[in-house]
Amino acid sequence: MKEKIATLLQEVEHFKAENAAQIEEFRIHYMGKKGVVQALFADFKEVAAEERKAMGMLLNELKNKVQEKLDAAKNEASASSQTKEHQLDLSLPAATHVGGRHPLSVVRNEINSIFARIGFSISEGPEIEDDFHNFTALNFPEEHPARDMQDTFFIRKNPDVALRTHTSSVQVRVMESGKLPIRIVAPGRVFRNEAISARAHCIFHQVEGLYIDKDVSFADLKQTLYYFAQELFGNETKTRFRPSYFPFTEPSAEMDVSCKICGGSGCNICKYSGWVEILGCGMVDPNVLEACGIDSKVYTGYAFGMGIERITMLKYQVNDLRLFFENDVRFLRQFESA
Ligand code: 2NM
Repeated sequence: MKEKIATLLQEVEHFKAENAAQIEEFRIHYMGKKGVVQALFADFKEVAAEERKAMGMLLNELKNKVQEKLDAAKNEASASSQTKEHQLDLSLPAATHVGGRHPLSVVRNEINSIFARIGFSISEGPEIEDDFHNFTALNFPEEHPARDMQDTFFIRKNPDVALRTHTSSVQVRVMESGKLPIRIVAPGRVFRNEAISARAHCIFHQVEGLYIDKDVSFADLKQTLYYFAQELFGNETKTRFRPSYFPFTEPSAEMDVSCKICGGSGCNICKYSGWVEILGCGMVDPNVLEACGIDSKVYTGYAFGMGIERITMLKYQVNDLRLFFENDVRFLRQFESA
């Protein structure tokens, strides 16, 4: 029996499989139920007591060797079953095209960071709002056209559940929280029921700002927005304020910046006026402060709001709003270094 096992060990040692079938044949021959190893274990019962230990070790050695061979052969087979095309070439250079940020994100981040430098923090809130936060608290009269189905997306036709039409709703929530003073910007997506064209879309992006404290004045508002325009469009930029109207501010204004494209001499971007409107602003109406639980005899504040699409179009001379939502890579790739 000793010699038999020694011969088998040699045999196993020299075994080489060409394919999976041969590996399986080898496995069955040695390790199968009626295989060589099983048969030897049966013979082992007959071995004399003084030889049992040595014989047992030898038998185990054979069994282990067979298993080793099988594992090695299987590993080799699975590695070589990958054809040349399927093998990874780890020496190839890594992907060189990593993509970039969407232009609206680039501009939003820039706006946020300009205000962050003068102490404004970022607030966010829900895109689905109730009537109070989107309209009533903001001093919209009951019959205001913005409350109409034509202008606002209501959810399940419920007049109290709608997609926010501006991020002022976020600012109402911050005012309600009762912590003063307030100095925040609220960037986010807003929704208005409009026909889609080169100049309008039913989804767009806003950044609105709010500053509430004792003795906040219109002069503070003007200086803050002047600083903002200089940072965003460069030090040559001039600003002007024109009177306007919003339900939530009184007085209200719109701010124009000198046209960056023509430097003020007139072009089709500024419609030959030398000025382009970039935002609306004003002193927060006392009605709004009171609706949000702030004492309007003690506190005053200013607010402003701007559309990110509009500012991005001006900054990068994009002439069709729809480009921002189509995600055509030929358009997006132009902003990759921005
Ligand atoms: C604008 C223009 C003027 C505004 C007002 C408020 C709030 F919540 F404080 F009342 N937030 N944003 C505001 C003021 C927005 O967008 C053109």
